[in-house]
Amino acid sequence: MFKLISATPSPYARKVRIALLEKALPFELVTEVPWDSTTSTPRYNPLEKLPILILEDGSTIYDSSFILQFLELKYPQTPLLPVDVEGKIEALRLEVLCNGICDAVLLTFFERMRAEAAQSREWLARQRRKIEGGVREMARLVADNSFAVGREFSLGDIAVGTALGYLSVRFPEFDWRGPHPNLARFCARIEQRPSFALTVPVPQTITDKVV
Ligand SMILES: N[C@@H](CCC(=O)N[C@@H](CS)C(=O)NCC(=O)O)C(=O)O
Repeated sequence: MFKLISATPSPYARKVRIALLEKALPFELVTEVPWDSTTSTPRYNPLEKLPILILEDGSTIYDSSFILQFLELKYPQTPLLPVDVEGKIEALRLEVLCNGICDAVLLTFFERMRAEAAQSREWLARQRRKIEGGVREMARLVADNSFAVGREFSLGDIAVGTALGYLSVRFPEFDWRGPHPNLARFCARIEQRPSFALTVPVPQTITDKVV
């Protein structure tokens, strides 16, 4: 059975959890705080980031996008990429965009953990611009469609749903629902899907000083 090193708020880990659930692949969930000194992530990933998928032979796959590609190649049943090439490209485009939004939210979260006087307004404004631009582009791409790409659930829905869920938990004061009611409708719908309902992001307490 797979082992997945995950964190409760992580949108990257949530993408993998959702993919494993959608593909009905059993896995043991190991929940960690990657910033704490007790984390096992450096043992499995020199970049010290989760999610990390540990295979039965002990080898590891890390970076959420690579894990999803690995799962798609090894377990093509219940495909999470559209069958047509154009659909595949659009789903991957959304994943890149949503990863970038999550990266900017994460950098914002860390900047805000510094003492107030040490925080860079310019850096925070730069990240906010990326988040705003990224969400605007996400809203344009998703439009009023039932699914993010084509007519079936795909990686596009996983990417959009997990990025919006992460915004809600890590950046709750950032209002994306008002300017983008189509995304609010999308999010309400996708969060009812069992794989999403089972993986709702939860904030974590970081006990070590990391910045
Ligand atoms: N590109 C990576 C990003 C993963 C990532 O940033 N994970 C965070 C948790 S949400 C982490 O483990 N950070 C620890 C660190 O940067 O040292 C992916 O998609 O897996």
